[in-house]
Amino acid sequence: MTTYAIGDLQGCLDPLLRLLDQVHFDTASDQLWFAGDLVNRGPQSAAVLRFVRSLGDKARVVLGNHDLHLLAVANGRRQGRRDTLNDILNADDCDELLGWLRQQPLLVEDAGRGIAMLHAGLPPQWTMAQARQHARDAETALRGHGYRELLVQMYGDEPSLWDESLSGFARLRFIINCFTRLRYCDAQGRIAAEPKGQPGSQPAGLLPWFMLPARRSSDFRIIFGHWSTLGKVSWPEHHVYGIDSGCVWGGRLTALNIDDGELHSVACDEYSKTGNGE
Ligand SMILES: [Mn+2]
Repeated sequence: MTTYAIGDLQGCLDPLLRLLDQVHFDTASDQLWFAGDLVNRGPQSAAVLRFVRSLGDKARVVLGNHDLHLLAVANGRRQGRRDTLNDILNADDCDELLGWLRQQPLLVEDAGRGIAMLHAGLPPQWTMAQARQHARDAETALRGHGYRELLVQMYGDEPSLWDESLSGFARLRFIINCFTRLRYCDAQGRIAAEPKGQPGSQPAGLLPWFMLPARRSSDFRIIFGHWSTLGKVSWPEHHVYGIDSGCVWGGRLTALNIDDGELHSVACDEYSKTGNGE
């Protein structure tokens, strides 16, 4: 039995099928972890959702910002100019697909092996035990009766700094922003919403979240997606893997074998290289 963590699909099913073929994925015994952003920007968002859902307990998924955006759009939020969500929104099984998506977590773990997966990042203040609790709180809210209001209230860049006394939507907004949007923050963990480029390109005073020296979650190996401009997957000195290698931007789709750390990938030459990685 092997577990592979797969990078951001963003509506690209064909590269996934090629990658699963390449690693000889065995549905009877292997597991797949998906690092979020299953949908949007690519041409096959509905097909990706149907495929991943059909894997049942062979697949574990974390929610990304594009997945939450899809839920928000279905709830009345305006689509962006480059969104490619209509194949889902117009599908006969739209409600089933979105109902399934809304049940997915923000954090997946194999605690016994000290491995966790999330879409974007964690602030330096949180231990993995605290991250787990915050994820469960936000997941409960997303699954609960008040989720429509959360899908409206979760947007915005404030608060930018964790404070244990945060409550209500401000607390949930910070938690969701970390799990689904975080890239850079300052030494105190104040989130910088704007920079999206490769490490080294950011304004002075900012660091990738996983490089903060005092980060309290560094005892876990963390797998994340979301950051297609990262430049490489494996950051052993920081105990993290950033597995979004820009599939929908004409880059590659990556699978990380979480048992032996081996990386596999396929080229995604069918997609345009003109995107900007968002
Ligand atoms: Mn993302």
